[in-house]
Amino acid sequence: MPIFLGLGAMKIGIIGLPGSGKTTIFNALTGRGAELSRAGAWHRGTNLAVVQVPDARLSALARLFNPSKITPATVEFVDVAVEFSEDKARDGRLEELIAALRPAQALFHVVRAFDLAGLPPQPQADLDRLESELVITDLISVERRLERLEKDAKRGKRPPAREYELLLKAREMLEAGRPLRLDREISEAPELKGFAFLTAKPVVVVLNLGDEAEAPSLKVEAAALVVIRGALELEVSQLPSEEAEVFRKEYGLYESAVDHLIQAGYRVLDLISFFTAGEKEVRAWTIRAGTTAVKAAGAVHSDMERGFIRAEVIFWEDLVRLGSYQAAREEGLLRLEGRDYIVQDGDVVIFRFKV
Ligand SMILES: Nc1nc2c(ncn2[C@@H]2O[C@H](COP(=O)(O)OP(=O)(O)OP(=O)(O)O)[C@@H](O)[C@H]2O)c(=O)[nH]1
Ligand SMILES: [Mg+2]
Repeated sequence: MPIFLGLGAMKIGIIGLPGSGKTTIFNALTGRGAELSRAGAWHRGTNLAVVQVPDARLSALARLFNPSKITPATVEFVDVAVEFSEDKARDGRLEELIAALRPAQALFHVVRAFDLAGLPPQPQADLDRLESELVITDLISVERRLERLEKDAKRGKRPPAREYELLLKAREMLEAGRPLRLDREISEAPELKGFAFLTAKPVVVVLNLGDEAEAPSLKVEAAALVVIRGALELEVSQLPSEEAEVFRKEYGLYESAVDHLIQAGYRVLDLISFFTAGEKEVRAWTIRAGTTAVKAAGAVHSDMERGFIRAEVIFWEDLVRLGSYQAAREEGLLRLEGRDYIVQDGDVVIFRFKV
């Protein structure tokens, strides 16, 4: 079973039908050389990598402070290849899939939109097929748990009322073919967290276009959509940067698909970045949108949260423009904020605290 490395990084599971281009996209994202499938001989296995999030704001701050250390945010990707079929081994493989994806906070669902060994693309059918497999997988978990609770009830053990109620509602949704992420009450219920339901995770649909194919229209439900040319992106990711630039122009590639994908991940997870910046280190931190200053301090260090006094805050662009904290203070742009201040995307924060 894969174990996600590190703490605090966004964790993304890459799923998709066999041959949809999961490993191609994983390799483009991570610069790894994981083995690709050949048609008819699907490669089995799980790939795992940690990627630094490209961030122009961090680079600008680094140019200003010239620190000894630059620490970008990181994202962890896991690429799982699991085959769906109707045979007896199905249960085991679903367990495997659920286990591999359990720690993932969001899913990138890769959909094939290129010819694969003469097979024309059928993106809508593929998308719906895997989505309904995930719905069935969750339904199986829900039914198992309900059976257990009902058995216990017969033996006089009272079921946990809230969990039972939520499970009944989840079953109703899944039976109607609806993913659990459509209902926040269910997808975010602490009582259901332990099940790691696959359809409760936020989704980015990644439409993987062939080199010259035009994007087909695709209906996605409660998910973000990103269109990329996976195979071309992989080629570009292996080129030196000046050549990559030329290649991109030639093929009319969208600006760095890798950046788009990572940003889409941040969006569906409702994540933002703030920065700490000084001569020692310039660093990006990832938090949920809506996080208060005192909680953001806790992301940096628990002492900072406990001993929080106040935060000094400036938008990264203002700091870069003015050139120093001193100049920012003189301009009145370095604000004093209290513990309840909601940290904004792009804030540079100095935490004042006592231990
Ligand atoms: N033309 C084209 N071919 C692609 C693209 N993406 C992937 N392929 C090819 O499709 C085949 C399958 O790609 P993989 O990335 O291995 O697919 P996968 O989803 O990881 O497959 P499994 O691991 O077997 O589930 C490979 O031969 C790729 O080179 C694309 O965007 N365009
Ligand atoms: Mg693969």
